[in-house]
Amino acid sequence: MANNPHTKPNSGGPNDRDFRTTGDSKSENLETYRSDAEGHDLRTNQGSRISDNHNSLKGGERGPTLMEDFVFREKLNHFDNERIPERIVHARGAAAHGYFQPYDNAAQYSKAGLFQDPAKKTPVFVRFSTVQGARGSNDTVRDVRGFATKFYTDEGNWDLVGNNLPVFFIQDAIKFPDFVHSVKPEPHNEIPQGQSAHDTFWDFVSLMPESTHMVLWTMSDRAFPRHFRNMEGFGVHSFRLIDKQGKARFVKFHWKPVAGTCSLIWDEAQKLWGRDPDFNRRAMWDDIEKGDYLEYELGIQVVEEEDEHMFDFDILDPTKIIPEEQVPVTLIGKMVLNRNPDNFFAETEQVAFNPANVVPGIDFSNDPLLQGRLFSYLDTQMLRLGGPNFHEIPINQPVCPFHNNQRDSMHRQTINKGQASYEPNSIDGGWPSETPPASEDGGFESYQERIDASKIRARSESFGDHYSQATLFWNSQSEAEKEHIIDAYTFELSKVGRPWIRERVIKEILPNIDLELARRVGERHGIEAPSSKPAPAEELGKSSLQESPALSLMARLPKNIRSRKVAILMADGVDADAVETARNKLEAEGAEGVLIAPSMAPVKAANGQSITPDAMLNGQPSVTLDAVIVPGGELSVRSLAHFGQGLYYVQEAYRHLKVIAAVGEGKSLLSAANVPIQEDGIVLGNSIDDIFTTFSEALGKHRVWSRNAKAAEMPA
Ligand code: HDE
Repeated sequence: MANNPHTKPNSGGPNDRDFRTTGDSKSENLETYRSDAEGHDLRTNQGSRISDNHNSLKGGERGPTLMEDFVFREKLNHFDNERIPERIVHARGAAAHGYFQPYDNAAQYSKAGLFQDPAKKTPVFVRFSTVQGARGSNDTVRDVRGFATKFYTDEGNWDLVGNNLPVFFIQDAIKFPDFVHSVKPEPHNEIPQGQSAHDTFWDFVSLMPESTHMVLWTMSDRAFPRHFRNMEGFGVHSFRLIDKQGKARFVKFHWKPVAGTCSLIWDEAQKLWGRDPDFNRRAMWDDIEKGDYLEYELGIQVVEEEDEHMFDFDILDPTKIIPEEQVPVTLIGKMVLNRNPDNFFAETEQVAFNPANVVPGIDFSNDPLLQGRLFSYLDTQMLRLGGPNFHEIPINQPVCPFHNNQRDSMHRQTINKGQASYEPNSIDGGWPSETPPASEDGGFESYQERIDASKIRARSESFGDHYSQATLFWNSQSEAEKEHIIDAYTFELSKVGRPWIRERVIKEILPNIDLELARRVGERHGIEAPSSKPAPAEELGKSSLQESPALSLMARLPKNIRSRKVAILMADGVDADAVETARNKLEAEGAEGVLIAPSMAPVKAANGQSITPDAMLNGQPSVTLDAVIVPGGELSVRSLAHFGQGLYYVQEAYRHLKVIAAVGEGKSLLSAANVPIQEDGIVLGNSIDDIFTTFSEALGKHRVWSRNAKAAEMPA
């Protein structure tokens, strides 16, 4: 029990202030609670050794089970109560441990301890999630991804509970239950799971123009990231950082993925629901196990207090971004996720994030959505985690000592010594005692913002522009991204049964973003969109920027092929040298070649060598990988071409804009599958050496965007 903060020899005394942690301190702290059964007897929870774990106690071999069987009762009783309520939103998630390390420019913005020393690593636990679906739903649904980070700092936990999209659907927290009720599976039949493509969602958002900007983001490919390592993260709200002099500045937090941004294709994402519902969580788990860690840089956009009103939007309005062209993102540190949890329930399920968990040097703004969140998280966690002691659950404990006069309630673990559970006291030496605010190691002090106002239930007029940033986002997308957005609205509305809801979206919402967008979606629904913007001028607003290149996913494409997974297709008769060279060259660039054959039986190569496949064609279909290489070997190619799944493999890869390389006879598999061979992104040659550089460059661009229009013709 040496590392339990409650049992530290000096805890509760002045030495606590000298407490310093390391980048591994959370792991050390969790070590106290880890349990390894190796070499141990099977016992009941009361410690009694169990002699028979296969048969319940009965009155005779064929007789009734006896009440007296405490071994049986304890086991069933515990099992019956294994589940806790899932999160009302963000129920499905996956998490990893890691550390954060600041750059040397961070300390000037905030006095928070974690930003002071570039050599200092602060442990973190990050949970990625989808919002709508249940805990057992699919990873690759069209949805917002949660990006919640718990920093275990020396001064307590700081939770940056963000999303992968920088804005939100509503402006005031009082609308959150309405919004969530509308997007969740419908109440009468609990359909659909993990999707926004249904009546109640589109009914609500089309009646709430403030949601337009965020809905547009969710109709973009950002709503199904290829990998958690390939998505940005955002704190969404304006927060405050307080420096050592006590000066406050507004900030927006960003996570910039070192691996660049890229997404799946909608058809691919949908197929993954069935092919690999755990696609994102599996990839993160496998990569971390392999030592291929996830990396992000923490960025801030800083707005001086005196500049609060210099924008053509309100920085307290969570439906607005601050365009990066107006306020650049300053990178202030790096986060590396490098360790998988030991136990999903104990860590990922029981972790409790809360935007109200801040440390000195970080503070809130008056964003009305953030203000509501400051109430909601603790409240919901009381229910989900069974009372007010969930901060004692190992994953939620700070790594620094924590003492106060809170006592008792369900599942209390701490054995508080002493008689005085009140402050001030003279019985227990006055401990624990307050810490005055200071520029370093001080107590938390709220930023003293001056407030002089009437109590009022109202929305500030400065929140009134609902469309101009949606137009900005639309204008900033590449042609391929725009086509995907048009497809997305068309698809989603096709699932909406009530015609008046579809009409409302097409006639009253979309034209305010862009008339062409409305016309194109309208055309595919047989609904004529208006020829001018229907919203009143104040709602339309006016963005001083026409375009923001940073808003396109393509602005931050991966720059290399690290972490990419490439299918190498093979059957009996394959060219073994080509297989090996392809695999080695991929590995040399940090990518992985996955050997895929019609079955799991070893393949007999043309040179007689036996090659063991990693997966089968239908076990690891093209949707689970980033590109395809077809090595030569006449017999191999002929048998793949003879096989429906072999043809389908390359057709589907083509459909999903993936780079396909064929070496030697490999070309004939493409021809047999009717995959055009004279095109960008189809790389042909006589050897792997011939094609590899071109292949790698093309894969580095993630998809073959020029194929976007043509790919739809492929029947896969
Ligand atoms: Fe949350 N949100 N939220 N949210 N949220 C929850 O807390 C809530 C919002 C976010 O991996 C809940 O413990 C309100 C914005 C993430 O455990 C709940 C409002 C952003 C997670 C809750 C919002 C988020 C949650 C459900 C509007 C991005 C998952 C379970 C005022 C900045 C954290 C829980 C995890 C979870 C309330 C809006 C991010 C119900 C009331 C905006 C990443 O308390």
